[in-house]
Amino acid sequence: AGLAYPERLNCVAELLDRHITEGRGRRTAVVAAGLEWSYADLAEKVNRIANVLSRDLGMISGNRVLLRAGNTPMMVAAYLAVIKAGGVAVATMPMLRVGELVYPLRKAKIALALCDHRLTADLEAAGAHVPELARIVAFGGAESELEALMAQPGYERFEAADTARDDVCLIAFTSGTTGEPKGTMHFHQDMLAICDCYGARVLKASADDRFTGSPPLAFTFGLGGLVLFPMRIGAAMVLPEKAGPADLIDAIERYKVSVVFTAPTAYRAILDKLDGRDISSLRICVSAGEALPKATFDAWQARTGIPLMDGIGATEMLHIFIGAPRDRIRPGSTGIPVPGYEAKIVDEEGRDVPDGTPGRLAVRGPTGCRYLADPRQAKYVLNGWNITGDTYLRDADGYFWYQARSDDMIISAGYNIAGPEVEAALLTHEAVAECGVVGAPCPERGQIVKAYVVLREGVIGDAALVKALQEHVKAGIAPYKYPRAIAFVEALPKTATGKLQRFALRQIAQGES
Ligand code: 3UK
Repeated sequence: AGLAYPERLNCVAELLDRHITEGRGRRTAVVAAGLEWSYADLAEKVNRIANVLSRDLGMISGNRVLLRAGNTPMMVAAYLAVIKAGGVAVATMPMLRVGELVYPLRKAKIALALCDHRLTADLEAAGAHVPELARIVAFGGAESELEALMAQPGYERFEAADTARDDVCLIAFTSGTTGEPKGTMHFHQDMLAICDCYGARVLKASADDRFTGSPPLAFTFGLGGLVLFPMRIGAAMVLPEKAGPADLIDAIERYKVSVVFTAPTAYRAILDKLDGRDISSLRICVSAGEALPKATFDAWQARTGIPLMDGIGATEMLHIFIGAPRDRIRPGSTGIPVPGYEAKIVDEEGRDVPDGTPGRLAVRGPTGCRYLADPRQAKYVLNGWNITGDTYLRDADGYFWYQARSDDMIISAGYNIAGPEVEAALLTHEAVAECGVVGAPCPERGQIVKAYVVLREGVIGDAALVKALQEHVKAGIAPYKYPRAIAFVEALPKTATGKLQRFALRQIAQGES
């Protein structure tokens, strides 16, 4: 996409300081409950924290700093400050508990952490197992240590560290659906590249847009959608304290939000709660993290008039690499490669397969996978192509259609069945709120298709409904794909980033057979 960044580059100078020097300091940058920061306000917070990091906490260029907080304005400032001072931000999801914090602390060899004052207990407990962690500094409270240090005179200015465009500035951990999480390293130039590819060429938001969404800022989906994309164009981010469907509707209504980033599940949940609410300020809605079923696209468009923009991204790729601009969407398809990226479908040996044939998705572009000291690198990147672990097919028009995670394909009596396709068919039935479809062991067929279904409020799951759902699937897709077993459950297992944990469902199915 013709990206050429100068060899010396600090992405925060581009994303933030540029707005001040070019006269946009008074524009709104951050909105949260009872708070509004202009770009100048944000820049000053960032400078003060950067001074604390380098003058009081001994951080030098290249040091890694762990961040632990929800989606708060101070989390945004801390992130930017670490990077501006030449450090490497290692953000963690606020919901992680002691046991889950030890791994990233050790793996990234963390000596210094900045932590929301309400979340220090688990980090301190985890730190007891990690002798290298020398210092935890709390922020966000009236009496917090970081704010006290920030108030020192002369701290309002800070010159961005002289970093290279390919210096690492972020280590993002994958949510680890299987095995230990992997740390993915990203460069200063990557923060800009996702804005200049996906942001500029697909999303096409403007400086007057207001962004919000539910993904945690420690998840690159949230970092890009809620912080980097708006900042690149001088727009505002709205950060709701909680990010359930009701909180998102509140934020959209109250702050006239126009751009939303969230997952398909959340769009379905929002639809159930829209009665009497005014979300007419919305104009751009991005869905990522999981496949967007056509039924959800149709329901959202019917209700709001807005075509949901599906896009596949990955922590390894930093952000979305396949997704169509608003005027080129094909409902049910993830879309076309984002300008700057190439994508293709290959077989097990890495050879191209013909259009229309399912195979492994391979992608390359300005961002890509660099695992932190992890032998799994060699499995993810083959001959320069990132193998995301998804099974896709490309049609003759170059559109990409999601099938399943490659290791989630169900093989039943010799048929390959993609669980998400069965889920999409089930979701078109009015009784179904959420569902997950996996293979359950079966002596005759190897596996059978088993569906775990969360019903809508007030619906009773009985044998008649099982039969009705099975018939519904058979009427919608090839009959051999229907779920031979259906279990009604209260909730589905989800990762910290809100993704369905199919491997956990598989384990349940294993135990039940
Ligand atoms: C799946 C999708 C179908 C797919 C992410 C946007 O999800 C993100 O990153 P993760 O590392 O997971 C990556 C995997 O999630 N996936 C994501 N989006 C879609 N499957 N359709 C989609 N639209 O299996 C992929 O390999 O948690 C998403 C931006 C940044 C991200 N990190």
